[in-house]
Amino acid sequence: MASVHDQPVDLDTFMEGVEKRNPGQTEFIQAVQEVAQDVFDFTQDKQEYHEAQILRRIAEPDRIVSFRVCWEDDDHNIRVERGWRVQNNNAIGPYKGGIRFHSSVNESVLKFLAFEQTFKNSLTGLPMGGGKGGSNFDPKGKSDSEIMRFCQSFMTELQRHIGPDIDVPAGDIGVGAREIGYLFGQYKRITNRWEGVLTGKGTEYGGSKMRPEATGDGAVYFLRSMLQHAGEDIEGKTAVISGAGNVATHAAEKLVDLGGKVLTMSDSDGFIHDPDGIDRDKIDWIKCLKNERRGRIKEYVEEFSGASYHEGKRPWDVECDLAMPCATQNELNEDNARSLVENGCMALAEGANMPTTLEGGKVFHDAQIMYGPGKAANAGGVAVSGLEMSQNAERISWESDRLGDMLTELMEGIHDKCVEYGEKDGAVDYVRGANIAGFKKVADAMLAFGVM
Ligand code: NDP
Ligand code: 2IT
Repeated sequence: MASVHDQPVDLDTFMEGVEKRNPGQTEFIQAVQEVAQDVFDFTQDKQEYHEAQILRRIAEPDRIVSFRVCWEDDDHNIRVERGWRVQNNNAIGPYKGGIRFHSSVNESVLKFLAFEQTFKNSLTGLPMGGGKGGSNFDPKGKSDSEIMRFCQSFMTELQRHIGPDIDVPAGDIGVGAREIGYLFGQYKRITNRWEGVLTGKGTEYGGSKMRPEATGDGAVYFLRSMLQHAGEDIEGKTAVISGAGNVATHAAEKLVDLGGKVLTMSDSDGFIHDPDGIDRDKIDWIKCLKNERRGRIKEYVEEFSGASYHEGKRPWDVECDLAMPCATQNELNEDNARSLVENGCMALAEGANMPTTLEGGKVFHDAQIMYGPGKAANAGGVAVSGLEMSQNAERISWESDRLGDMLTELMEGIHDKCVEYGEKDGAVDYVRGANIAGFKKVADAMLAFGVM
């Protein structure tokens, strides 16, 4: 009788299976494909990973919880949304990953994010598994009290499935300090427990200093490490950034502090281009616009002369040395990648998760530009979340300087792991390095546990 090991397990057969089991889940299939091509290559001569079906198991979430979230809007209409938590893999630590509130959220998006998170968290070297959650609830235009009621209803169900040693959510698109406050308050109220069940909390109630800055700062440190490895530096370089949220604004600040010139920022309606450079004061203005006034990026051109607004467009045609996509998945396609390469862009670090399509990634690969994938470049956020968990467990809080040093060291460590597994013939394939280094630790833990 043929055993399962006699069946051909090549990449195409593997991906056919993934597609068949996850019909229509394009983002999830894309994320698995991107990892699988490198992992298959790496494990070619490592039969133990194949026999134990490790990648097949990582690409099947441990569980997915899906639930109804019912809330009342300010006009007393009853609204019904869907919530999810995808617990992908907890081989190396409790499930860990953000919560996203955005109208585009569905099961495929959260499965791709939880899958990516598993490798990202492994790369940090900290004991964290991979998870992600969220809702198709659209926070845009909602009042504070509507946001509060939605968060309370969402947590009323989610609290059954999380805990400081089980699953520790945090923020992501549409979930910032305000939402984390409402979510944490409701968890505490229902369980009567104050514990480090969420990260990204306010510093008044157990949040870590440097967590808001960590993803953007970390992505710039990763970019700096790639440039330094090639004998270059950020000083004097121009950069295009997409997004105007948490990751984008902090990446912009750090780039400016290190001597770079930021030319663009964007939101889902369009981008602004400021040839004079978006300096610290202008970034402060954008932060206030987005976080307090809840305005749109196009208002920038009314405030700062010399800048232009490009409705419905993304910033990838603007000439630059460096690029940082910091908004959302698949925001940079093959044509955009070509345009960046043709305009002389030398390095790209992804602040967002999977912002580049598979075809776009291939353009960067073939052009041999430095390409830091999200799971490595944006790991600074979850890394400081891991440090927030440690501080909560010890009931202490560390100072910003210490955390800043730890973040710098963590990002340099991730860079070095990518080089270790991705360097070939003098060039570094950061995508391959991140995939293999992230996979190996999780895979070895899973081998230790046996079949489950
Ligand atoms: P925010 O909600 O703070 O900001 C998101 C930004 O991206 C906004 O400018 C938003 O514009 C824009 N955006 C969102 N959706 C779209 C879309 N469909 N098309 C175009 N623009 C869009 O989120 P974050 O800054 O926290 O997250 C940005 C990215 O970084 C995400 O991919 C997230 O997964 C990733 N990330 C975040 C981490 C964190 O610590 N926060 C950690 C690691 C990765 P608009 O206002 O119009 O919606
Ligand atoms: O994508 C991500 O890494 C995040 N949204 C942060 C996750 C976290 O747990 O801090």
